Parts: sequence; C-alpha cells; structure tokens
Amino acid sequence: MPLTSPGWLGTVSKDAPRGSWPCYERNQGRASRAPLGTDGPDVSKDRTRSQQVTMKISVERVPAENLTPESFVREYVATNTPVLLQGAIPESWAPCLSWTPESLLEMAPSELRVKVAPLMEDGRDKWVEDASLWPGRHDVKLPGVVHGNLVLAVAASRIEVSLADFVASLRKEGQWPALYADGAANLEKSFEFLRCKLPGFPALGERLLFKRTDLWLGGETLSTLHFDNVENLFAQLVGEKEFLLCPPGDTPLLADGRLRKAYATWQASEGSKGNFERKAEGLSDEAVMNYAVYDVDDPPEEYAELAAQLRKTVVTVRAGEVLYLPFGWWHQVRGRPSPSGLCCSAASFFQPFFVRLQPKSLSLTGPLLRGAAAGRAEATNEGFLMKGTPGAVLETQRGPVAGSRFGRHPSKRSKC
Ligand SMILES: O=C(O)CCC(=O)C(=O)O
Repeated sequence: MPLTSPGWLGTVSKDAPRGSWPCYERNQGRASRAPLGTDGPDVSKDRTRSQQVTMKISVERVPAENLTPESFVREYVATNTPVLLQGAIPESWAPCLSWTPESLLEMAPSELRVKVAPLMEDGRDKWVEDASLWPGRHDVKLPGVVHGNLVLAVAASRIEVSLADFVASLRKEGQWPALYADGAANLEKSFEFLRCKLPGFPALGERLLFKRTDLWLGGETLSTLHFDNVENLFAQLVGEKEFLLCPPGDTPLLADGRLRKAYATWQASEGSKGNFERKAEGLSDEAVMNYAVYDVDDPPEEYAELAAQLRKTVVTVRAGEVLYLPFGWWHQVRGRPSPSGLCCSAASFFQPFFVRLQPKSLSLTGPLLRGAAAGRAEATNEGFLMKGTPGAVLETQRGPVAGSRFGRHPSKRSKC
C-alpha cells in the first residue's frame, strides 16, 4: 500500500535546495480523503470491523477517592482501560500546579543549560515523509521496514540552550522556534533541579512497578500519534493536554511496518527563527514500529479507508487531573498552555502489566549481557533495578485512597 501524496510531503518549497527547508513551512496542499461518517468504507462485509466501528469508546472521569490501588489495577489496568482520575495528584506535587515560565527560572541554578527539542510552528515533533527528500544512503535495508520510500522525520535532534532562552521561547520571545522539554528521562538530566519537587508517583500506582517520572514542559505542542510499552499515570500540572486515543486493537489500521527515523538539524539564522535542514547524517539506522504510517488528522487517500475505521476518542486532561494511559494505547497529544505560556505534565511510567517479569531479574544488580560494561548494563536494566519497589508491590495496602485527596506518600515528600 504505497503512500504517494500525503499532504505534508511538499515541506520543501520549490525554490528551496534539496535537503533543507525553512523553519515552519508546511505544504498547504492536502490529499483528498473520505470524510468520516459520510463516504466512509463499506464495512458491512466485515462484521468484526463493523462492530468495532460502531463500538463507542469513552473515558470515564472518576474521583481517585473511590478507588484503591487494588481496585484501580483490577478495574482499569488488568482490563487495559484508560480512565481520567480526579484528585490523584500527590499532595507533595501540589506546588507544581502554580509553576510559570518565570518560576522555573527562579528555581533553577543560575546559567543552567538544558536539552530540549525544537518543534515545527504548529508544535509538531514528528511526521512521515518521502525518504527521497533526504540526501544520503537509501540502500540501507533495515529489518521490518516495509515502506523504504518513507521516513519518520523528527523535527530536529535535541539542542542545548540556556534555561533563560527556553523560558523566552515559552513566552514566544527571542529568536527561538517552539522548544519542548519532551520527557526522555529529563528529571535525571537537564531538569534534575525539579526532581525534588516531584517525589514518588500518584498513589494509585502503588501495585505497579514504578520506573520513573518524566517531565513535559512546553507551550503549544503536538506529539505525533504513537504508543508506548509502559503503564502511564499522566499528571497534568499546568495548562491542559488534549489526547486523541485509539485502542491497541486499532494497530492494524495505523502501523504499516517499521519506519526509518530521520533527524532534522536545526540551524540558527540571523533575523529568523532558524531552519530545519535535512542532512545525510540525520538518516538514522533506527526503525520504529510505534508510530502511525499516516497523519490521522489528514490521512492521504491511500489510507482514508483505514483511517475512517479508527475508534478515535478525544480526552482533555485538565490541570490537577491524571490520565491513566494503559500499555499499548495510541496517543496523539496536543498541549494547551495556561495564560503564562507554560503547559506542564509529569508522566509516571510503570512496567507493563501484561509482561512476565521474573523475580530473579528484579534482584540482579550486574550486567545481564555477557561482556557488557557494568555501567552500561545497569542503564540497560534500569527498569529491572527498581530499588525498594518490589517491597511496595508485595506489601498489602488496604483501605481506600479516600480522605487523602492527593494520595499517601509522606516518606516521599519533597525535601527542597
Ligand atoms: O505530552 C506529550 O506531549 C506526550 C506525552 C506522551 O507521549 C507520553 O507521556 O507518553
């Protein structure tokens, strides 16, 4: 099923040299598509699919005080069902709900530099495009890649800027494109200074195996549709996030082999917000299978029929709410900042429920791979080290979370 004309293929203007495009330029030409609900596919021949099309997926809003960590696992995790939880943010995280771009600066060590991702003007971080737009080696055969003519373009590799410049970009000031502190263990790296402000995790996750919490700091952002292999308690702290969700069962409608990743390079330029450039070295040997092969908001003709069958549901997570995003659910996430310009979320990741973790590997502290350097292997096994977590899982925690609006983690309160 070749993809020939997605709407954004022409990101390079007629006059632009091959391999580079002006920051923020996107093709206005749109591939035609079947409008949802009118000229959609004839699904009557396919009963299963037809039932799926009519099946309504809705996400409940539930007060956390009505649940215990056990009932949360039983009702939502074990059934792979997303839910919006109210009053589930740990009490010790409450001050984060008042963060602004300015308060980030006040809390940080002076002259701090941070690694952040430059985004396109519409806030997008990744999209699928024609591989021929990229100079470099196209004869590389990567396992699982079906459409060698396509790449998953990443707006740009992360760049290092001063925190002051990052804050200026949140305020839409300065010479910067939109910048996003987009997870990737950033509380252990650039944003370490905020780690003590977010101790522990939402208490309803107590029965799960905690991995880490990631921070998402940005303005108007748009994280492309993908899925992850974690259980996610996604806490919205400032502004709101709109999630477009599709269940894991929609994967055949979205994934079409692995996609080769291509990282654009962001290049500063005088008097403008810079350029994104396609360089040969940006074509990576990574091929991922957790990104959709087309833009669900604007599917090209070849995928219109599949797109019309998606069981899409849109959920807005407001400041103070926590979305439980189960393992394998597809999500596209649009950030809407508060009037301060900041949109901030903290995603607590847990080991997937539907994976058999062997107790022995949970206690291993050394490398799992023969010959691997200890430091590297420990990092590789990061998820399995989880000091103290197995105890938290085995310990019986009775009684509802009720009475404690923000859960119970007195021992994990912020010390800063
Ligand atoms: O908030 C976002 O932009 C993306 C969040 C996300 O993809 C995640 O937490 O897995």
